[in-house]
Amino acid sequence: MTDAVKALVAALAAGEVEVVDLTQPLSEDTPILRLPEPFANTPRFRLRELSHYDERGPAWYWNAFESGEHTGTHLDAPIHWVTGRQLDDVSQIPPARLVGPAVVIDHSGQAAGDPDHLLRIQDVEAFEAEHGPLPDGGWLLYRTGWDARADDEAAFLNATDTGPHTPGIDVACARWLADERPILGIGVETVGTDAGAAHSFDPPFPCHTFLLGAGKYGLTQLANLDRLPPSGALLIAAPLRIVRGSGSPTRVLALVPR
Ligand code: 23J
Ligand code: MN
Repeated sequence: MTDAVKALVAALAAGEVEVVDLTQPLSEDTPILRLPEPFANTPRFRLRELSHYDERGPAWYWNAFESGEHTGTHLDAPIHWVTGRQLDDVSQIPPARLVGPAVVIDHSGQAAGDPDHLLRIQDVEAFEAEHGPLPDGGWLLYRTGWDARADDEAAFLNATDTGPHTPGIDVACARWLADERPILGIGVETVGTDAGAAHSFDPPFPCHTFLLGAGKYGLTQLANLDRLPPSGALLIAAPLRIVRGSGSPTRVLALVPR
């Protein structure tokens, strides 16, 4: 039997496999979701210095941090939504489900022309006709070009007097991905898995409602999806194992054949 891990180590050493970081940097400037009154909002990421090679710790530098679970590049666990309230918290997700194949549907052209652009079932079916079925135990990554706005919170959230306008997935497609496709979940470049206007959909926030209710996951605020092939990448998502956590900031890496 071939040793698959040995083969991967050799491929990495030979430069035949590239490691692409899909994670946005996490700082006080990381854009955060803004919900309207009367809903609670999430705190920004914040560092509090404990010592910096000084009298508080002469040979060491370290910080404490505060962060919402859903700040920056992060994973939504099923328990995050009321439809998944009996399902896994982020500490209970089986580790084998944090490693899996990923496909990328690129609608950056459409989203550039319409910030409220929505992915539909027929778009995914057209992708499958060209690239094969969505992967069993893998991720659907939805590229919209929104990562180019990630260092400008106003542009990233793109809110007007009618609320936020960012691309997403329509209600029928969210239900279909949850019920009819064997994926682990969906990954997006925007602040949440749902479209900016999804507060007004029926039901509201359909990606959260259907995918988390089906025991699937969300990944948000991804970067560098333009460096991934439509299929053939392997994704590793590593959320903190927060007991009772509804999600966590997550390091997301992709292994890509060169
Ligand atoms: C809470 C309420 C609504 C939304 C969200 C959280 C998220 O997008 C999230 O990060 O899970 S839309
Ligand atoms: Mn979230």
